[in-house]
Amino acid sequence: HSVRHNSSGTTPKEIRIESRTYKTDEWYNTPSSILDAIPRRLHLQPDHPLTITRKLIESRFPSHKTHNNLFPVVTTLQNFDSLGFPLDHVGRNRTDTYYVNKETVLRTHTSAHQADTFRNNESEGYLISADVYRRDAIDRSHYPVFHQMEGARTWDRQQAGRDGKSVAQVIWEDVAKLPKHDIAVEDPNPPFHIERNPLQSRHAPEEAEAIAAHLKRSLEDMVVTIFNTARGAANTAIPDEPLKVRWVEAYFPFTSPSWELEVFWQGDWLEVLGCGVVSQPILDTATVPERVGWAFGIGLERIAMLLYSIPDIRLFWSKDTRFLSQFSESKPIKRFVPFSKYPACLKDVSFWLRSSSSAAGGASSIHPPGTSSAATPPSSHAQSQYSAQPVIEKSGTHAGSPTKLSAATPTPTPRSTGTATLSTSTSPSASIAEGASENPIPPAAPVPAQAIFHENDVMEIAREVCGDVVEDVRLTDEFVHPKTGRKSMCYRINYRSLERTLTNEETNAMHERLRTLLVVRLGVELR
Ligand code: FA5
Ligand code: MG
Repeated sequence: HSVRHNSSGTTPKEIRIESRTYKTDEWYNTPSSILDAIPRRLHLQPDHPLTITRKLIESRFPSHKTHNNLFPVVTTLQNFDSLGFPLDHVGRNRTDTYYVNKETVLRTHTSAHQADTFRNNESEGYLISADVYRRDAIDRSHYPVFHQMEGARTWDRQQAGRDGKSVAQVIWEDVAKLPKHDIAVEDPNPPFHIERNPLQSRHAPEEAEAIAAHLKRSLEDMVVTIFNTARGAANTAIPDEPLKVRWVEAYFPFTSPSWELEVFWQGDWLEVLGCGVVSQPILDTATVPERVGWAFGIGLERIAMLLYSIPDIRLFWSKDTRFLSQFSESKPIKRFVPFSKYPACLKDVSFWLRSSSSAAGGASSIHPPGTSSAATPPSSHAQSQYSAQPVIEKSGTHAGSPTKLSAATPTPTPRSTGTATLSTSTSPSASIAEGASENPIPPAAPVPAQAIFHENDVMEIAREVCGDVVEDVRLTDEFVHPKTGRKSMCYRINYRSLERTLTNEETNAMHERLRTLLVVRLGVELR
């Protein structure tokens, strides 16, 4: 039978999200805890650190039109198709994205609004700040709801022509007007690369170069100004070491060439944004085919955590005045002073996965009823869920690679050749950027994940049982039984409230409930 996802234990026929009603279907997988987050709109709350961060960034793009209240429920057309996501992109899986029904999702990124905003063509530039939703890992820098700001700037080729100039000329004139900064920026990347980061067929090299120069200079200015603002404040959150930033090549289905900007922070390079030259077909769809330009998407929590030294992403959701009272829009930025750290309580849960043969008619939470998991021979995706790579790496298919704020993170490598599918990926997580275009088995239609176990399902059960009392969930052991071929996993749950000490009784009760739900929902066998 189908698996129930919401905490009441049943799938409602329709759901109401604020004033709108949606029919659900077998794709529905959005728990009530996620729906409850929708009205919070943290990026609009007065004196909230995300609001302050948003306004700081906005102040660096004064001519851009801001959109801060776009509704979070979007179509798969907006979130994926309009942006050129291939039908088999991992980001479309129900293991990664919250669906209301087959055609309706909670946006996984602010890029979902690109085509519509370009279509309105209200100004040469825009900024969209919004809550975004992703099924993902649980740790101190990941939360299933976070906030992004999308920015874009375009120029009109025809208008340039009417002014007797090439559009590249016009853009370079605008580059010259940008503020100068004096920090060292590492950028060893060629303006474009024929395989890894290609020039679009409709762009002259000098056009792409001008757009890239304007994009990179604008974003460098934004980052430098923000960090200098914080540094200049008393009791600064920023250590005295000089700011170091660098550009690395990236891949997104909706920009080319593409890059990510990384900031050196406490010994590691931390990814703060993705960006690139807007794919011309998106501007065609938006009925502005004569325009060319750039777009970026930045994580507001990432920037706020750096600015204030906020140690845990759950804190943004806190209603505790010991957190909220530390931030003010009218005062200089100050390092966040953590209130006392309450004790952690670590508990392990070990289980055997269902063997794939026993999956027929089974309790997979991934396949909508009626889609056959057992009947379909395992694809390379399915196999990759079980072999080669630790399954811990299967979380974060939306997020970019450097997702930890403190742990050492590998340097992202150019990813457009051969590293894009889950089965061959060498990066710790396949970004939303990483197209599955190299998938050796192109399906005819969007398909749910081919796997019968995905650790995002473990994460979601932990969230459902514990709410914000789970600090992280990590895979500590996995092995395959040499005789039976069955796979065993061990996850370690860190139970810790940010606001109080948990009692033994309540931690034990949560852990018991978690164990039960793992069996009921995922069909695993506890060890
Ligand atoms: C995107 O979401 C693209 N839409 C960005 C983009 C826009 C590219 C426009 C090109 C043009 P990505 O999944 O890497 O890309 O997320 C963008 C940023 O959001 C990351 O750099 C990071 O700062 C932030 N981010 C991503 N995942 C998380 C997460 N789980 N928690 C906190 N911040 C995150
Ligand atoms: Mg990324």
